[in-house]
Amino acid sequence: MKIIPPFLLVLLVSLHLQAQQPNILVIFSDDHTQQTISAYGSKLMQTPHIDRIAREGALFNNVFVTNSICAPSRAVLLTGKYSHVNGLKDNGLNRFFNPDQQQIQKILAQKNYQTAWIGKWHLQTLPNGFDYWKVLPDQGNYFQPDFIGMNKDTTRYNGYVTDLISDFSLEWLNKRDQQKPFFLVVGEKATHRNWMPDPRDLPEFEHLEFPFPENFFDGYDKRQAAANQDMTISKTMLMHDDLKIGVDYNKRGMFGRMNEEQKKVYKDYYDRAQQSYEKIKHDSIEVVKWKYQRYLRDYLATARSMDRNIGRILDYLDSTGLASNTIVIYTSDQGFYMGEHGWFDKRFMYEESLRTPFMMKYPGKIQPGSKVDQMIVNIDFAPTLIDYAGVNVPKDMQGKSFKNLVSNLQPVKDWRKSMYYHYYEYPEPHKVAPHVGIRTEQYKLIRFYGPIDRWELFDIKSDPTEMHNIIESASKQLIASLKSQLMDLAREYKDEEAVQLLMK
Ligand code: SGN
Ligand code: CA
Repeated sequence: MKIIPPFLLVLLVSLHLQAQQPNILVIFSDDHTQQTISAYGSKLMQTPHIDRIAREGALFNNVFVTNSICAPSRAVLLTGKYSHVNGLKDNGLNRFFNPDQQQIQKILAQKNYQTAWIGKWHLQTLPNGFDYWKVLPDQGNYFQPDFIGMNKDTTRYNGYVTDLISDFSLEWLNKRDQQKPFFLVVGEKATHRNWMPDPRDLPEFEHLEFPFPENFFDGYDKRQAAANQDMTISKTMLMHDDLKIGVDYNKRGMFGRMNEEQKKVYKDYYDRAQQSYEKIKHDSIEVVKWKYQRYLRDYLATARSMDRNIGRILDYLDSTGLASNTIVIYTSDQGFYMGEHGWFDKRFMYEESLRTPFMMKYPGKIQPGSKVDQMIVNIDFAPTLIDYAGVNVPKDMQGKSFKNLVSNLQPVKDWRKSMYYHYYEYPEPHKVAPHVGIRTEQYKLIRFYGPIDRWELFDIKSDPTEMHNIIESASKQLIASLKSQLMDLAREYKDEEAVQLLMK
């Protein structure tokens, strides 16, 4: 019998381990909502590259977030825990994400993974426990953006943010240690406010007219929190900063980073937009409709660049052969309003911002074209990826791995039938009252607190656009049952503040 030399043995064992450990690539966008993704049947645009992930893997139809806002949602991705447990409840000045706590990248690193976060990060403390990172300061800029590197120096780069984030991601993939599996998060800035498109993506949308959501004009009947917000297209959305009308390109500020050529394309384009505005500006209803069309054109154009850049990353994985052993996920920090209830922004527990897009491919392990309808919550993301990497999920993570669910290995009846929500940030910047709530397959019960004290109940099966608060007309038994389920969830997730509130 031949004796295998020890070095060869070590090599074989490590190769074997590697073959079992998938690479993990998470593309994490900002404010990109299901209504604008063609895999979800969007009427607004086609997103062929994002759709590719769903086509080659699974499309998740019911993925919800715990707290629909950026920094808190990132903290959930990293920790697998609700905001009150990971410590980051809002984007406000008193926010603090403790970087020393347990996080997915640190757990994967213990299992030989090489880890990186590139792009928008948006936690006030810098990344911790990644082998590599290069992040935008705070919200970052669309043109000639700064990035903070691992030496903590800030460098300004020439180019459009979405292209640069992909360039840096591909660069890192190329030079990474090929002996190790990787975990890379690509943090996109798109499609965040104030939606500044790459000049080359302006023409595609210039002459398109988009359908209006059926509840675009909403009187907020019996929904006081919805009436009190400050996130309407009509009043909150700004002609200058958001819709780029009447911009002085010689001034500093958010347009100050553009080069002369970019300014020229913008000026020509938005001058034409202004001319169309001049024609209708005396009619207030026409103005709101005009703002909606302008908003969509800019938002969708930033999504166009992102979709194209995701295509570049997927092509890279295919051409290097990495695709066959790489899990690719596309998701966003939350959903967004595209004119529903007359709004932009997020925060509310209503469907459009409670949901987030999610699709995932893993060749050979996830059947192409699968659909997952069970309720997934973003606390499940970290446990699932840790599970795929072959590591035991830490007991204090509050989410559950859906690995077996997506490969049809777990009976669907064992999965959660309701989810728990808690939003905190008030009053700035959009005056959405804090609330806790439960969403079951048929109902949604919400308790607003702080500036107002109100319950809302919706039958989302018969009223999917959530226009009818039935808290006064629904049966006592139904309300009592939902309230007690809500209390159970608050207790299960150890949300003591909510337990106290709900006892009152
Ligand atoms: C900024 C935006 C808000 C947005 C928050 C949070 N205003 O404050 O509209 O809700 O970010 O967004 S802006 O005029 O500065 O664009 S998040 O995605 O980071 O949560
Ligand atoms: Ca966001």
